[in-house]
Amino acid sequence: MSPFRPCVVIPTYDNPDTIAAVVSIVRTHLTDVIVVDDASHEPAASRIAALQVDGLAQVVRRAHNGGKGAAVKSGLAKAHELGFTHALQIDADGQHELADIPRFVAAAQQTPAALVLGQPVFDASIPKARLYGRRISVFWARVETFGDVVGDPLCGFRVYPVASALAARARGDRMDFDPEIAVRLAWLGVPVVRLATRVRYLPAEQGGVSHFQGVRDNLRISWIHTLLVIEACARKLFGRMPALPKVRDDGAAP
Ligand SMILES: Nc1nc2c(ncn2[C@@H]2O[C@H](COP(=O)(O)OP(=O)(O)O)[C@@H](O)[C@H]2O)c(=O)[nH]1
Ligand SMILES: [Mg+2]
Repeated sequence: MSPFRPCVVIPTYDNPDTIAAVVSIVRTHLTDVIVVDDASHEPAASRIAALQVDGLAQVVRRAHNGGKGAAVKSGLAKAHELGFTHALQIDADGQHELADIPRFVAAAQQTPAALVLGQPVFDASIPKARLYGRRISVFWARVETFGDVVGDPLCGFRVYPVASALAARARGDRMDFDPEIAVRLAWLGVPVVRLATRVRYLPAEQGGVSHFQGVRDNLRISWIHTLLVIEACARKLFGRMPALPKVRDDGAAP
């Protein structure tokens, strides 16, 4: 059995008020942290650079802003280069439940071949438009996987088996990446372990910032679903759709 070596990959773009605290709390659970700075501006850029100087994270700095997906792909490549077998992806804005990290890591360790995928449990802080957008994504992901395989494919709190995640070759570079790679991993026959987890939208005064661009990112997500539906039909037609992976739902958010 190959060893289980997990790390954390945090894509970040201008989260000056939350990045240091997120890294610090993450490190109480997992000490190997890769922060991908996607050409953040000041003061975020200096705060991220300080994490490297202080030995708190390996920082990958991208020269130009490429998007969340591009950043996660850079982080996965770095994780692979450093010999990590699993990468826990989490937002830099503090909206994910950091106390759930041990549950995610334990699930990955228990089923190392699996994608451990957060299933968001929102409170009232979620903007209505985001909630409706997600329902549409959930619907299309069911179509693309011919069943209820990935559930909500948008949650950015998840654990990838690194080699499979790279093999999935997701093309999306922005917010279209999260749903695309979840569906592509299912197509590779990767089992999915779904974990309920609380997600909140922090108010701006607590550093809550979303770079989700309402119209543009929803269009990107719609476009990727269009391509994935076409590819799913073609795969089915030409016998290139593997048996659907086993899904395990590991209970409600604590
Ligand atoms: N690297 C990179 N990260 C981004 C970009 N846009 C957003 N992110 C990060 O991706 C994560 C999710 O983005 P966020 O703006 O919180 O989107 P939301 O959670 O869907 O509202 C956060 O850690 C962001 O800092 C980007 O252009 N590049
Ligand atoms: Mg976020």
